[in-house]
Amino acid sequence: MHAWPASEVPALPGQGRDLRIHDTATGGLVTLQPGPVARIYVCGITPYDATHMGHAATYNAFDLVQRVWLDTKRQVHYVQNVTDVDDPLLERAERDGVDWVALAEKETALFREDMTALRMLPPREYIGAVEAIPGIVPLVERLRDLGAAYELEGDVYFSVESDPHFGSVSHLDAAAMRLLSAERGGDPDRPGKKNPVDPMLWMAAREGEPSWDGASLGPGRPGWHIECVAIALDHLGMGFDVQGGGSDLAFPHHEMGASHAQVLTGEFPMAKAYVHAGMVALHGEKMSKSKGNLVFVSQVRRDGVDPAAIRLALLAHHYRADWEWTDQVLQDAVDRLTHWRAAVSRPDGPSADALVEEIRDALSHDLDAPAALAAVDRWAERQESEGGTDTGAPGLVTRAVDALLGVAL
Ligand code: 5CA
Ligand code: ZN
Repeated sequence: MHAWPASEVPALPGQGRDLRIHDTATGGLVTLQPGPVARIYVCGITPYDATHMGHAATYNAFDLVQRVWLDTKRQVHYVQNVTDVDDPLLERAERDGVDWVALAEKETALFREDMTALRMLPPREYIGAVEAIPGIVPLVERLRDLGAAYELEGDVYFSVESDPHFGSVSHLDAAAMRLLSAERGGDPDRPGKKNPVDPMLWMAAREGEPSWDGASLGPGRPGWHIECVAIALDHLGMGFDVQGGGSDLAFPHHEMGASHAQVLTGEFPMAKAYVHAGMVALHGEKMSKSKGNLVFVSQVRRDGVDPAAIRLALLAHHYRADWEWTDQVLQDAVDRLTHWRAAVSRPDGPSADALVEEIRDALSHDLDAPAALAAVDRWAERQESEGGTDTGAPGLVTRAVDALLGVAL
């Protein structure tokens, strides 16, 4: 699959900082010290509806991770998937009487447009589940041959007991796992499973549903977690720097994915940090395609809002916080953008050298974007109240805000 075009990332004077970030697995901050090429996998959309502000907030967090790394002069190897075959997509296509392939293509195209408008850096590899199937099948066969998978009425399940490290991402107890498994695509009540939370690796072909050649597994389609693992291992290998997604992916998705990868390779851990963004709500409830309480990026763009203002609305919240999208959040961002643009449109201003360091400090400390915005606010206020004589300052602020925050002034 093709990704979307990259916006330029201006180089800044001085030194970037190593990223310290919250790791769900250890429950604390870790300082990541990637090699010359930092490796990150971020879970992509299930394309059955348009991109909402919750998705955008999560992708914004991982865009910041890359910008911090790029500022240290590292390259970034970023991989993202598209879950272009899965139950919710097939169900939506059925409900609306449309072809599931066409629905996935349409929503993926809209996602690319939204990501481009928001200046989110594109992945180097953007891989659909369907195109990954030939790589998934041998992994499931290997898990079976290792005794880590078992068959149930033609379907193949992963046995969580096969991974001595199972539980090390989310640290949940069995009852909590069971509850979340039921909520998030699992089938803990299916009779015959070894452990209720064992996830499906390969689903035997169902009447009226798409299926693919599964070699010794028989025709069928892949489970959700093995999809991401196959793509991540294929392109990044084990021990990559960041596995990213929203907090609703910590369990079961990232827990199961890590276990699949650890059993397949005998190595631990799959990722150096498991990073999870908070949930964005609307009217008091998590924004979700299944509930339909959504504010779409594309709709707000069509309403004439500058994408830079949308981006500022996302950046105004710490990525780990759960927060609520409101009209006021957007209005505040529109006002801030106007204020910043006025401040950088002057021929000179107060020196911005310290501001660049403040933005670097804020972001490298667990992506504290609100602190970075506050620092730019202070510079803009000084510009307004006192002005300054540094003719390089407005340009430097523009470049720093672009390079580190992805906002075009
Ligand atoms: N395709 C899978 C991942 S492999 C999936 O979860 N797709 S998704 O379309 O449901 O979500 C895409 C990303 O947006 C995930 O990282 C998810 O955690 C995140 N996300 C979904 N809803 C919200 C929300 N309300 N707030 C913040 N992030 C969200
Ligand atoms: Zn995923």
